[in-house]
Amino acid sequence: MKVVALKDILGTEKEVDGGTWVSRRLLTKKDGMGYSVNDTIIKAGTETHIWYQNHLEAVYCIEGEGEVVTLSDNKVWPIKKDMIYALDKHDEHLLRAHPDSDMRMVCVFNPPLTGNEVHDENGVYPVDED
Ligand code: 9YT
Repeated sequence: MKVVALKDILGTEKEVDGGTWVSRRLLTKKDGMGYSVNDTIIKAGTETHIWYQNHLEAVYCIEGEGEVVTLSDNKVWPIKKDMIYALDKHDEHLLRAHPDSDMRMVCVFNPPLTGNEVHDENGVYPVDED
């Protein structure tokens, strides 16, 4: 049994600033769950290009609103509090937060993040070689 408090992660190496987002890494690979869990803030008014070629991600919005644009079809998916989206096809996408509100997201990754990842120039997190 483990218990992790967000307040104990803030200001540590487990709080990762990606520029347009800040990811608080609650559970990572070493926690041995087979997935990782982040509490992530997407900064108001930002657009982030993301393409998780090596991971599947589910994202549950618990605060704020914005939209996802899937780049294969240019479809716009409005996202707001209490909605989850699943990148079940490793979908390349843009994530946009509304200009007036940060979005707060619970992000689950399979395979789990090791905890230090930031996006590369293509919006990708690297494959974990272990
Ligand atoms: C929702 C999303 O993908 N944001 C980018 C950051 C990432 N989810 C993370 O590492 O928490």
